[in-house]
Amino acid sequence: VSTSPLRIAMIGHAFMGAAHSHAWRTVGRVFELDRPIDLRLLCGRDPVATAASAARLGWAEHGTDWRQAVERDDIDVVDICTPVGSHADIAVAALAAGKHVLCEKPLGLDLAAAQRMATAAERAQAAGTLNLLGHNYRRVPALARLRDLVEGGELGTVRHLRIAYLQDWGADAEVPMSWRFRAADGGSGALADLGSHIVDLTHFLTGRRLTTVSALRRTFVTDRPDPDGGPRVPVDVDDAVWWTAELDGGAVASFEVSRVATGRRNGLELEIFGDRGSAAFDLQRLNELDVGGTADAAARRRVLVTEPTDPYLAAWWPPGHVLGWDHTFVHQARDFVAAIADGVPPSPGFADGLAIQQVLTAVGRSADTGRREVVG
Ligand code: SOE
Repeated sequence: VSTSPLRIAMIGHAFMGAAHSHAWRTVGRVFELDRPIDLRLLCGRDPVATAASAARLGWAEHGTDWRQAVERDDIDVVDICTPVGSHADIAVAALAAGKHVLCEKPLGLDLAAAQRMATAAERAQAAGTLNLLGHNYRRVPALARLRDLVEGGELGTVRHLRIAYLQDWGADAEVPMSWRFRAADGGSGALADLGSHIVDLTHFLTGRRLTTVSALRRTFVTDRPDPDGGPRVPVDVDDAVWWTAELDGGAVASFEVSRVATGRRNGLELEIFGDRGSAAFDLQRLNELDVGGTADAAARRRVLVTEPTDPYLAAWWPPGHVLGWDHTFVHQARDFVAAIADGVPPSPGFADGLAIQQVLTAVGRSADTGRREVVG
């Protein structure tokens, strides 16, 4: 077992890069790790902006060549925080170079890219090199606790669930064009960005996979201002998507994603119904869970999930001293470092990401055909 520093190279330094940097800086100060974390190298396209980010976010070195970064002998982990379109090339090269890879969601631009990544990950894993996909919401203590409740049979057999991820940042038609509105860079719109999260959460919470889907999708804002001042640019991704699904084992679920849900800043909500009880979660109150059984259904209780016995909480503050969104990334970093120390593949891996991508592809197909589609 190595006790030398775990040396990270992070590619990308925008929103997710900042969240991951915070996590890498913090994780060893909160959790007991077997080896210190070295924020060794930050990579970005623009040398001036990358240098500024490296200084602000706490990285020792910076550079503009990710190919060189993933080949370096003094790097152990490659953390991919770039737009979706570049995930596959970076991840496959890093895995081939023997680096453990943490990649932001969704896995790849399309099924082919996801398949390529999953194949590379499987091969690397056989040689002891690990992969993790950044579905951070699995690491909300209340959701990890909910998973335990479901798995422990507390709610009985899950019959149905509803899950929605609603944001509003795209509602204004004057929000400029960016990679998130381009299929070539983002894959799809709200479906890839937010749908990937709620499919992952459904797989995680129920332990079941989606098997069929029936979907509707809309693009309400069909062109956006060119940030460089040119004519308005056509949008080729969705703004919002709705679908219902069957899960293996018999449960049914409904899904909603939107980036044009005016007034909903970052609303991730779900409710899960078993034959013995139900539970509800709202990201805006992420330290809480509503739970109740059939006997006293009217008295579903709001539980504060901040006890030291709750997932991840023993390392933080005394009960009731609530956590936030940023903590989920610290938990993710902790789980990846622990997985590397133990040599045990963490979840969700690229194989799970491929399964999610198969669902998203089937949702897109169903939106096109107007028919219920089988996943895979
Ligand atoms: C933007 O929609 C975004 O940053 C997503 O890309 C993240 O996955 C989500 O956690 C928050 O919103």
